[in-house]
Amino acid sequence: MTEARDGRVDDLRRRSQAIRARDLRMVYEAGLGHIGGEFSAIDILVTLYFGVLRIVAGDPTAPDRDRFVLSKGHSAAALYATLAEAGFIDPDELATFMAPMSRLNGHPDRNKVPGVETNTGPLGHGFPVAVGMALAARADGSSRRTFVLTGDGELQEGSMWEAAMAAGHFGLDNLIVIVDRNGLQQGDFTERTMRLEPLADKWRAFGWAVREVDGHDHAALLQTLGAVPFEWGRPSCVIAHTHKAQGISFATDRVEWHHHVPSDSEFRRALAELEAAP
Ligand SMILES: Cc1ncc(C[n+]2csc(CCOP(=O)(O)OP(=O)(O)O)c2C)c(N)n1
Ligand SMILES: [Mg+2]
Repeated sequence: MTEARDGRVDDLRRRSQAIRARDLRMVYEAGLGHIGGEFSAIDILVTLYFGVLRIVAGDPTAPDRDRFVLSKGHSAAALYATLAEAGFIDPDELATFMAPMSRLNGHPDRNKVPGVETNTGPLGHGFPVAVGMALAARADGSSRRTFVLTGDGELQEGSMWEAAMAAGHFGLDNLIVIVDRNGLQQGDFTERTMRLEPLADKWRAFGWAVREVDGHDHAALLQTLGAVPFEWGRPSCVIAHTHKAQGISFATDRVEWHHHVPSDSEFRRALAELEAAP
């Protein structure tokens, strides 16, 4: 790997740690949030916003910008912290997360927050909308791409597979889905609740080109997301293997941290770990 590339990966890593620390504080102060699925997704969000997406913070409605849809809308705090880091919103506004009259609600609202492309929160909603966005880009003759991040538990929603089937049928090679494959949903392991495996084979059977990646390895994410479409004439699926609450040793892979709000001492310990991380 070249020095320039190393520098880029270091920059992504630093941004991810800063966003984790910010997200932790937002959830702690608001007394609400979803740290588990936010921390599994942050390295993916950072790689997208700082290495992949063709977007400009100063021009958030440019017609040919790439689109990003956070289908797992409960991870909104991570998206807001990323949008602030990228210059779409004022970092000071993050302190209003979930407060009455704040624009930063528990689920993202495109009518309130610059950079949010569609409202999400009900699982199984964002991905089908993203398929429509990709079809619209094709109808417009635009080269813009649509990226969408889904949960793995979210794949238990029937609308996800209807959308996957449509994208395969229409050969939407301008559409990229990233599955945050952290193995957990709200109350248990995905495989114990409703088996997803063999997950890659399922996407392939629906006409998608599939790659798997370590969702916490910025270099690998950059390489994989930079290589889309994986095949012309097919939509691309990235199965990103992640851990819930990645970055907090005593919370990682623990189901209760799906929406656990840290106590004072947990907050201090977690923050110390994040600040000490290389
Ligand atoms: C239709 C719908 N049902 C239930 C919920 C409540 N809910 C929020 S997150 C979640 C679990 C999601 O699991 P997963 O998609 O794996 O997300 P992650 O592990 O990344 O947090 C549930 C059931 C919801 N938001 N929408
Ligand atoms: Mg999950």
